[in-house]
Amino acid sequence: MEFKITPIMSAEEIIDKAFGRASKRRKESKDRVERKKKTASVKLNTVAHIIEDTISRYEDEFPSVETLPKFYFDIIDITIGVDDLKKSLGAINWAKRRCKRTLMEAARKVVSLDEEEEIEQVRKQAYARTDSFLKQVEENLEFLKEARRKLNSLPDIRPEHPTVVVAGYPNVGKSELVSKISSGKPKIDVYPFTTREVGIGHFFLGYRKCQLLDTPGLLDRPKNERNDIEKQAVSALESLADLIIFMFDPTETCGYPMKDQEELYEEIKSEFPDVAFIEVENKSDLERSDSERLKISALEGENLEELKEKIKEILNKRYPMENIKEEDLEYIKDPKKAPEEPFTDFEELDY
Ligand SMILES: Nc1nc2c(ncn2[C@@H]2O[C@H](COP(=O)(O)OP(=O)(O)O)[C@@H](O)[C@H]2O)c(=O)[nH]1
Ligand SMILES: [Mg+2]
Repeated sequence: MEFKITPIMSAEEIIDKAFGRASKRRKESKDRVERKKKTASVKLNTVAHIIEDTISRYEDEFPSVETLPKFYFDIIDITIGVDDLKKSLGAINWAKRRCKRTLMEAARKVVSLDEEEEIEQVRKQAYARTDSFLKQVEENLEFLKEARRKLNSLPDIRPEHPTVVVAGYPNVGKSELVSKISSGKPKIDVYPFTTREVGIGHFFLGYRKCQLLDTPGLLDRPKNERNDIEKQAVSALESLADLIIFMFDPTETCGYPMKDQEELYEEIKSEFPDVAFIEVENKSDLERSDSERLKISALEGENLEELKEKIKEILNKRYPMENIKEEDLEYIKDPKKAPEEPFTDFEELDY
């Protein structure tokens, strides 16, 4: 996820910048009063423009949540709160319009005055009101400052990429699998909704870049153990995941009996009705059950090619080549990473 928002200034900083720039502006005229008028007017206009430009930039740079893919909407709601974000953006827009109107009116007024004192008074009054409007949205600017920090540090998860999520109880071998079947070292990142580190790996399916997520704290325990934020995060995953690899550990060396693991599987399956599932049993190097499930050893690499085949088959069905958009094709940006032929092989490439 990439949001590029420029640093947000505090109310004080915006005021200092606008008034500071305006203080350097002067207009010349032989006539003393004329000079006062023109100078006051250009100062007021300068303040108005700086405030308008600054605040408009913030308004443009924050994503408009209504048009975002559901995954981003959910993540923004979890991390910063959609309603609070809208409220703060609304507030700075209000301040911008009030400042502009006040300053423009004053700029028009000063040129119609003939008393030096009066000109100064009108200018100062407009400055004072501007200062007060901006101070009234001080907290909103602070909120946006924090929101920017959070948005800019979100992990780079893209809803437009085909997405595989690995689920299963702790210690069954999920992280091991992610590191084996995706780009060498999965990028370890911190999600806003879990304090635990998350692995994001990538692989290429033909020309298309796919992401593989390990989501500790979310799909590794029963629903009733999740807190509210985790529940919301699971709902965000719903719009993201195309395929869930559910990993069992029949050796039970993970510390969870198979009965519990089966229950977790059923629960997660019912939570993700539109998502494809692959069931795998890991640690086949230690012990294998007599179930029909695919047996793998993430540690020793056993049957990982078969698993990749299954992933490829499911994703290819969900993402037919005909529907591919140019912007999905990462190799266009970096031709070195392009596999020889599209969709002929399950490529693992370092990213
Ligand atoms: N014997 C064996 N151990 C494994 C296998 N896969 C993972 N492990 C071990 O199981 C433990 C938990 O693995 P990890 O990937 O951290 O599990 P996660 O909590 O599900 O992410 C680690 O000590 C791994 O080395 C496997 O296929 N065979
Ligand atoms: Mg793990």
